[in-house]
Amino acid sequence: MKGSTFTMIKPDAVSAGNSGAIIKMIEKSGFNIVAVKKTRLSQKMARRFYAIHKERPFYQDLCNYMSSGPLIAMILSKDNAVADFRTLIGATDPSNAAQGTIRQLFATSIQANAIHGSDSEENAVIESGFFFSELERY
Ligand code: 3AN
Repeated sequence: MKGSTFTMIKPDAVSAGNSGAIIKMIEKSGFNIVAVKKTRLSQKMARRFYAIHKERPFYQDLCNYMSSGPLIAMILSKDNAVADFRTLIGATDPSNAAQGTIRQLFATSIQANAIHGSDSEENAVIESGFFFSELERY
């Protein structure tokens, strides 16, 4: 069954000029881009997006970093999209990311880790709704 997931190419990867290479990997891996938007999060929006992490020690740094420059948000579709995309991006910490994954190739630290991928179908829907209206999705 076709599933969908949500991703952001994060500010470090966009500012390094890696967004084209990352999108190419995503498409070559069989994902279809359903919606795409280049935008910049305000501090307030970053805090809302990452509210789930608000008790974590890295929360403020994470919000500063995610609002530091433009990012590219996308909705992607593919069979088994959520799990397959997590495999494609690799572990949160790039030093633990498998060879050939997006984070192994492009991330510079556990915080500036190049790309986001939803961790469940439910969160993919919530996160997609944060950036895209119903009209943009279909
Ligand atoms: P993932 O993005 O792999 O699902 P999460 O949801 O645990 O990882 O973390 C969300 C984001 O928070 C990460 N992508 C990363 O930018 C940042 N982050 C996670 N763990 C740390 C950490 N220990 N130190 C700094 N930033 C972190």
